[in-house]
Amino acid sequence: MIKKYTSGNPICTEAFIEKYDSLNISEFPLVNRVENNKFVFEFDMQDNDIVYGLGEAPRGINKRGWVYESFCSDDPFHTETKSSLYAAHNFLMLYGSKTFGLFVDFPARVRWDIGYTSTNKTVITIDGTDFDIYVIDGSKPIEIVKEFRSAIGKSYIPPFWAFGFQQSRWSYPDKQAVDKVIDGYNKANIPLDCVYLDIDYMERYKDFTVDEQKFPNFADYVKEKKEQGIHLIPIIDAGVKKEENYEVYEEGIENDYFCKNGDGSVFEGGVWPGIVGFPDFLRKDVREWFGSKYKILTDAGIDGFWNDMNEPAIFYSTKGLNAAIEKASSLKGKNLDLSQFFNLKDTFLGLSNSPADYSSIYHTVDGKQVCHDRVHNIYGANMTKAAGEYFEKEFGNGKILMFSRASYVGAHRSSGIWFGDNHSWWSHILLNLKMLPSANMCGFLYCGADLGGFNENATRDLVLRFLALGVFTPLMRNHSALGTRDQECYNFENSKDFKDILEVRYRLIPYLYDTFCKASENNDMIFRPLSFDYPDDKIARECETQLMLGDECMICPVYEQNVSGRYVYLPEDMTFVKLSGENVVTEKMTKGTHYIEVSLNEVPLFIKNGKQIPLCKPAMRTGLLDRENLEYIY
Ligand code: MIG
Repeated sequence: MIKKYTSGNPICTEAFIEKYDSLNISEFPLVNRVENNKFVFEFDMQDNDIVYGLGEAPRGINKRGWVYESFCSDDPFHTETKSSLYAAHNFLMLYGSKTFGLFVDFPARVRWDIGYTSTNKTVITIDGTDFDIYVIDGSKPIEIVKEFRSAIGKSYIPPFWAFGFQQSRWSYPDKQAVDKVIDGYNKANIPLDCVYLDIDYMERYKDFTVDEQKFPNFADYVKEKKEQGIHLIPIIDAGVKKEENYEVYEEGIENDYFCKNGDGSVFEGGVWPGIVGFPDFLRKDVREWFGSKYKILTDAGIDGFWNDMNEPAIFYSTKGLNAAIEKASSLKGKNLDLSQFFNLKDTFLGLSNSPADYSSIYHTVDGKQVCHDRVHNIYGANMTKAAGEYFEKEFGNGKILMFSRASYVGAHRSSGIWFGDNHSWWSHILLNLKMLPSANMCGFLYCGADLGGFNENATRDLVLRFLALGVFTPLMRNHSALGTRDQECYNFENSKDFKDILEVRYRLIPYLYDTFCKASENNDMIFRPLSFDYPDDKIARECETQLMLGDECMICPVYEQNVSGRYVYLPEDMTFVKLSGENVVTEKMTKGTHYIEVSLNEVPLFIKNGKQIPLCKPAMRTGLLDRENLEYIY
């Protein structure tokens, strides 16, 4: 059962599709108060209670023992002491002595102190007094998730080919680079379905343009790649370059589509293209306009996109930069003491994603000027909605691949997400794993991390182990940053090991796709914490390194370097399966802890007793998979 409590006049986020009658906030059952114009509420936790939720966020599956903040942030250091990542997924669930779910529908900051200040208390601070809170009752966690999910609407389903392996890099700047990747994979006999176009495919980083020098006759090229079974997936950034005669910018100015400063002039920020305008995606007319621009690329045969920089990320604002330069000039030639020096340095470092800039941007919501601070967390989601609404109208469901960096609940109906700029760190394999069930709780089923890690140099074994987890994630993409070591599978020694891992993915695609569609249809999770299935098993309840997948399996990636396997906990008797290329080795195992040996070219998996999963033959493209002739393992 869901109850909705309303305070003041909330801004409509469109997170929910179901309408509920509002109860007055005075009836809200948890202890609460208003403090400095913020609504604060809290609940107690018993020692063994677990707290789930917050979707894409740092730290564990169990969120206890930290303070988180819903504030979509472009932060490329996903260390465990961060509070926010790119998304704002305001769903939380207490599970234990009391069990209930909460959704705070509020587009500005929300702080979640989950046993940080006081071990057995969760204190939630909403940065305002206009909001809705939904309380979801149910006895089991999965029931609460399903109830919540049915109220927020069905999850986006991408095209079938989006389950194929995808290779990305910042950047493959021209057609020669793209062809080299495809060639590399073909020669190594490693399956591949997509190659990504990062920002350099554009003409001076202008959205919806393609650099003619780098990609002559783009539409023909896209067609040629499609005939080879390869989809090209271009990036779209939130900011629109300020440039004379650039149609998108000029239309934006003529129609007054960009976000404003307090005085009504256009807010100017600096991102990759230099100065940009930020479309006011909170307006329906702006969404329709921006969404229809994707047509330029779909007309060229493109059928997949990733939306980036939509928190929004702002390297600097014109105002901020000018003020910093002025400050620096005024100090020129002076003998600065240390505090003056550090203050000057911080002035420049603080230019990016600065709170002062966010506070100075204005949107138009229902005809009224609203400060960006009040709606920050739904900006990116509305950019994605712009694209999603256009694709649905033009092509129907499930035809276009779309995923975004920033998100809010509701965007799960029109797109997936990726987990942003992680690192080539071993710890990020587990971070990836931990976000999967949390993202699923919030409706984001099509998701995944940059496999191999985005920032810094990866090692061969890290990429293999990362991929062995990625075999199971709906979005399976290897991506890495500018200046890092080549991370394509064929660029490492003995690429046969990579082929073995990726063939396992292709063998599992019919099963994974089916599991995905069922989860979307039934508002279910693909990945669950073990406790959902084994509530009375203490070890299962505390497990943070394994997940249940669908109704049939349990996954348990190897996540450390220089080890030949790992310990795994079986909450019941299961079949241990090692998959590698076309090899399948099975072994019955009993409930309890086991050490399993897993080579770098093997994917470990456990199948529950009485369950079986289908495998098809591997193929070089999803389009070549024989989905009829399946072999079953159990
Ligand atoms: O400021 O487009 O998260 O995937 O490669 C960096 C370049 C901008 C951030 C994205 C990343 C992408 C990169 N972008």
